[in-house]
Amino acid sequence: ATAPRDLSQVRFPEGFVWGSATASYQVEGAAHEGGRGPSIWDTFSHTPGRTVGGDTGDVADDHYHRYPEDISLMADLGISHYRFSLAWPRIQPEGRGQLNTEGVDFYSRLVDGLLERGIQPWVTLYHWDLPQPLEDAGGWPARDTAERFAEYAVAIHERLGDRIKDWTTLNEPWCSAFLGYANGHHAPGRTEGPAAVRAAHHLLLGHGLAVRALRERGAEQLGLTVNLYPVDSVTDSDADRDAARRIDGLMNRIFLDPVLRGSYPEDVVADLAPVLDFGHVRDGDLAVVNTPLDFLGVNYYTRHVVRAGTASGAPSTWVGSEDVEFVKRGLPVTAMGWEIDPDGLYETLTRVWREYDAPPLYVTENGAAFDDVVDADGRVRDEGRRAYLEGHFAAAHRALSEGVDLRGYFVWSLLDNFEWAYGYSKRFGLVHVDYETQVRTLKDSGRWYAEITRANGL
Ligand code: PNW
Repeated sequence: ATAPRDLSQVRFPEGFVWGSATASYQVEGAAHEGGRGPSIWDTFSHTPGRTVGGDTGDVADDHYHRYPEDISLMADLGISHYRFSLAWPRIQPEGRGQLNTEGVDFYSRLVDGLLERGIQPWVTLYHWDLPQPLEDAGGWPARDTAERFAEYAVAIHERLGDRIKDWTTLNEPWCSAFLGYANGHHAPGRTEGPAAVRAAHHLLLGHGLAVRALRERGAEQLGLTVNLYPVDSVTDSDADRDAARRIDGLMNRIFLDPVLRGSYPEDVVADLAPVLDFGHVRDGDLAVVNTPLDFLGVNYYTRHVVRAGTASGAPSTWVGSEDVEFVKRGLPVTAMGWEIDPDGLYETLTRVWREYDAPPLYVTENGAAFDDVVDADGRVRDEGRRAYLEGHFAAAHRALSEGVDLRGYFVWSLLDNFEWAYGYSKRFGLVHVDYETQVRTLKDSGRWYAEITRANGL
């Protein structure tokens, strides 16, 4: 456990990046404007029963129109970097071929607006909004999607590469593959375990192809963002420890090993053997996936604690390991029901650093949903979020002080936004959004974060 520390001693290295993050489908809205084509999230959210309240990203935070105001909010927060994603269907409505000029122009204006205020754009090429035509052609389980992704990466780099230094290929391929294709909680909502494992590979292949192509074109900083969780077993029994090994394999190592070592973990391949062979992995693929990176983005929210159990029969994220049960320890939780566990961030960062030959790390997402309300006096007193962030900043600092090369931290999220299957029912923002009026209100946590970014410490 973390020893109580004098938090006033927590100072970050000079040049440490303080940022905040969003994603295109979660904030932009304007789903039918500017020549944008449909994505799998439009289709999914418009399918009855898929999202809480039937919420969709049609309007979201209307960031597509309100981005100048949002840039001002970023300036108020004092962030040096803004992490956002490009909507592939705004840029290539068909997922291939001709670029949609209006879409490119939107991002061009956004980037210029950021740079004018001294905020560096930190671009993610893919945060889950696959052009629907590509899903219709097979989606990520189809190898062709990887090739299309690399083409899209080159095409947009051609237009924006002069002004953007930092490029992230994918956000959380685990979610795209396993929530999208195994348990179906995310778009496209398919429940085909083996297809999810193929999707994971093609996401990584697309990542590697894009990194190679952008590197050749002179892109400065190239990386990948993964969501990692420490996975603990409830007891020391062989069965429970094996359950933890399997989930760690399917959650963390199935991405970290190919990207940072050039091979899939042997135990994961063996666990999956009853469900699929790895025949979709062609000679040479892993060398592409293993292309050196300039940074690795880590998204951290909570820890998984598991034990050996019995399969429920419901479609599961855990392909081939459906029998593993997830346990709550009774720690305080956020509005997502996720246990608050800052030590897990420290463990995650130090683990990646010790076990892998990793490039510099960034926390590209960390934050919390709480049931915020705007008081009569116009304040959002989100002490829970402030405390959550403070604990996690301290945990990151502890990893730093033990030699982990952590270069920056992006709070999820700048704004309350469309929280995927939870729609607008979960609020992660440093800024409150009234979805009736689109009025933005800086929360207490946002005011506090502005002090952190200014002081470069707690
Ligand atoms: C991440 N899970 O999503 C995403 O990168 C964000 O877009 C999202 O808003 C944020 O975390 C908060 O949820 C996740 O079920 C969604 O394990 C679901 C899971 C993990 C991450």
